[in-house]
Amino acid sequence: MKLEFTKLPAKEMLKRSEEFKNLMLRRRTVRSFSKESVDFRIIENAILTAGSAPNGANKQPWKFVVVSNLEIKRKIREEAEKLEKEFYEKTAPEEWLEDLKPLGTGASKPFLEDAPYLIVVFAEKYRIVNGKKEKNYFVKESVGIATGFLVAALHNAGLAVLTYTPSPMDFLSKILSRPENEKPFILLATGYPKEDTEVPDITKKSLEEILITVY
Ligand code: IYR
Repeated sequence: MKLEFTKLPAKEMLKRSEEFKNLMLRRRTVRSFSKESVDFRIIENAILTAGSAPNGANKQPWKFVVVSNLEIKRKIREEAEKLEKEFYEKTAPEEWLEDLKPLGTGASKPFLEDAPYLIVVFAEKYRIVNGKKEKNYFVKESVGIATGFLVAALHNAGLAVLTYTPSPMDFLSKILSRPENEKPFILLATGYPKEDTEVPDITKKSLEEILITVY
């Protein structure tokens, strides 16, 4: 089929690129959420956006499990906090703890209960078709891009997002009854920030630091 593509005027392109950059630069990772509810249709639209991501051979190797049930959120929090306690009190190397200091993180994870939605992104390692394993391609790359789309879509809709990666994450497969071919990739908490939420005073690298031009 024919590609639908509208070439925009150069000025309009530049303006849009600035506006999108400015929108994305206003995104902050939030670790403290209000319990206020959010229209589920916003989450559905964000997941459809994520599902549009480019991916290996269009196999779309992802599943998005959205949890709003308080009991399930509590279970996830309980298991995650066990892991985090172990991490912060025993296994974390000193250097890692030092790097986390400016972020003010710790073993307590109330956002897992407070945020109206937890979106657990699963990577489909392979598919079972007619009882046979079928390959997926570039799964991590594909699911990484889809997650980026998801974060951008939620932010664009006016929601705060936290990307959270407890380690190891297999407890999420158990709690959410996901099959063996799906591997937990990342958990996003989303909703409104708690009132007067503070964020660390951090900066992003400059263009000079991240852009290398090859003429
Ligand atoms: N998973 C822990 C530690 C942690 C690790 C990194 I790398 C971060 O960017 C933030 C936190 C926690 O969530 O507290």
